[in-house]
Amino acid sequence: VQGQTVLITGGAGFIGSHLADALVEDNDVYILDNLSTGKPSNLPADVELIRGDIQDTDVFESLPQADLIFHEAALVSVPKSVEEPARSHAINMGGTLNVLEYARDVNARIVLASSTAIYGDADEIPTPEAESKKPSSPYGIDKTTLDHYAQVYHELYDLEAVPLRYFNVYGPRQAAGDYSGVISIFLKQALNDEPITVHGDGSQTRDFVHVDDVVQANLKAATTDHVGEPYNVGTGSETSIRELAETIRDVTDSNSEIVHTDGRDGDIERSLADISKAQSQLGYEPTILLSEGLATLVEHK
Ligand code: UD2
Repeated sequence: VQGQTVLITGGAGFIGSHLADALVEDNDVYILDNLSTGKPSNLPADVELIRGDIQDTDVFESLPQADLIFHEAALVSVPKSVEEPARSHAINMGGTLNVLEYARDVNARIVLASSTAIYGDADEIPTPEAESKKPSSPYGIDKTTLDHYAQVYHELYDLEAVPLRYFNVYGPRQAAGDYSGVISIFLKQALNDEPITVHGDGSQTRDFVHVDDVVQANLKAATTDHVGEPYNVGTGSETSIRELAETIRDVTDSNSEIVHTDGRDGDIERSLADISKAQSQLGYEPTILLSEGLATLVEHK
């Protein structure tokens, strides 16, 4: 991707800021972010930050004409969506429609952050894109709709839309609060020698994919001829939460105890990507093993 005007919604956040890093050298990069969780300090120099909310249609009038859009802005927490479904919907669906309408207005290619949450408890593991959708949270319902809208905008308006179904993304700059990803929570607990809190028996599994590999998938989606189709973005390997807790305790040399709390409502049991479609059609190839990704995260703490 070169010489393009690029808009990244949620660009000051975890995934969006890594995209900004990858694109800033060869493109004009604009960030749209309401800074609710994103931070200007995440951003490289030479990008333009527009502070605004995707729910506000007026914001889009002040934007430059983008050639390419990465839509990462969202309320990313599954438990938060369970507590506040209407707010989650307003952001994740209402906001997304505004972004899609803007993409249609300026006729830009758009790569959207979809999610494995759309599969719910999948029947087929590893899960291919053709799996039926059984989202078990408000978050998952809205991402299902986002994913479907992207395909329908392609059919109706010829919009070059590509939804990427992220599995569990981790890496530098992921927040470590109550509602953030399990890896940053466990790392913080382990480094502070606090108890590592495994929800339920810890037999639930996730496919943890490093943010650098997610950036790679986005860049491939930005130039592929296969538009209007969804792709899984994971690694094809599965790790249980119990195993994750033990690995994190080991790599941090921590004395933390691993404790089990109640299972979480709406939690998925097994999550594992079939990435063969992304491999064959996008040329996507995950490059970072979980053990390596964790080791690097600990080194930089
Ligand atoms: C992740 C994404 C979400 C969505 C979803 C799709 C994050 C923050 N969320 O949700 O946006 O794409 O994947 O399925 O990346 N856990 C513990 N102890 C803790 C925290 C979590 O045991 O202190 C467990 C949790 O119950 C779950 C697993 O770890 O079984 C992963 O939880 P998560 O919140 O990191 O991610 P998930 O899969 O709910």
